[in-house]
Amino acid sequence: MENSSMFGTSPLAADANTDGPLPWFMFSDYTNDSRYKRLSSHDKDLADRFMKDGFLVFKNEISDAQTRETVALFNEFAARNADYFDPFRDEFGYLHRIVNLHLAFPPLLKLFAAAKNALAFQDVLFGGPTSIYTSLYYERGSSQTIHRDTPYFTTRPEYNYFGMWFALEDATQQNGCLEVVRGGHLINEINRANLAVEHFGSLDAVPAVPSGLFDDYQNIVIEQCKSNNLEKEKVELNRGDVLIWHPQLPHGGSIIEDRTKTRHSIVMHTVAARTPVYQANAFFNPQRSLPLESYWEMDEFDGRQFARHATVEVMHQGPRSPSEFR
Ligand SMILES: O=C(O)CCC(=O)C(=O)O
Repeated sequence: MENSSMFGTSPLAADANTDGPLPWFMFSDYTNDSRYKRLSSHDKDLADRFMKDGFLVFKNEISDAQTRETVALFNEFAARNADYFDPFRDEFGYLHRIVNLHLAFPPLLKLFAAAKNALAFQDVLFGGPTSIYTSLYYERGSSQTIHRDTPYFTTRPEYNYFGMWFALEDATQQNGCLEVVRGGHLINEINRANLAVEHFGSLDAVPAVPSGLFDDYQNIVIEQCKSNNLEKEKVELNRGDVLIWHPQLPHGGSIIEDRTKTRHSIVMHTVAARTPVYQANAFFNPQRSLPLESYWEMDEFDGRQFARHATVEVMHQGPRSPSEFR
């Protein structure tokens, strides 16, 4: 496929006046950037693969013993806190989309700190230490439709975000693996402000979580992928593998073929420490000036920081303070 016919020199050609400087990995001519030029040949190779595909897999990043121990401890933790978790279990008895479990369950922080190569790679791209903003734990596949994460994790400056996905069990077509649109991160950003004005009449009226606008944006991204002949593909991973996705990579979860099977996994949403994260009223208003430093407290585990949030939730319901878990 010929790059120049499809991609601009920046994925943000439609939003040239975005608020603040963009990270170098947002430009298709990134190899001319002095920060890329300073990288070791090892890091250049990783960055090139990441920039070509929009994701990068670190095989066997976490030991077999640690993944097995994390899952066993999770099962004990969920049983100890059955009063909280059991009402959320699906018809097969599984939990999914547990938000910020790492705040109440320290083995997940240990897991994060153990992913040394994947963290070093993100540190290089961010130009600073990688921290956890939020996380989602899944006991089964997510079956999420293809989407970009940037409308939900809108940083200032923009696109300073990665998804860091840990396989705690083998993730296959049977139990539901990740799906990606390889190269879809390089498709130009649409004119988001125009889309938002079509929905709400004015940029000031865009709420933080506008579900219809999110859906329209993601459907346009899916159509853009199709019209550029980019297909979604399944990425099967083994227990202990870690995958990093680019902020603009269209991705999701495959259909679960056997719903009796578990798929323990966690995705950490990472940013450089102190990078602020906003929502749709920032994403669809890219020129809006907002503070460039986060206001929330950070905690630390094994030299790595994570944002302090007040609650853990399941499927964005039932907020409970991390200190209330046993
Ligand atoms: O874990 C999965 O199956 C997909 C996760 C995903 O798409 C997301 O967290 O944005």
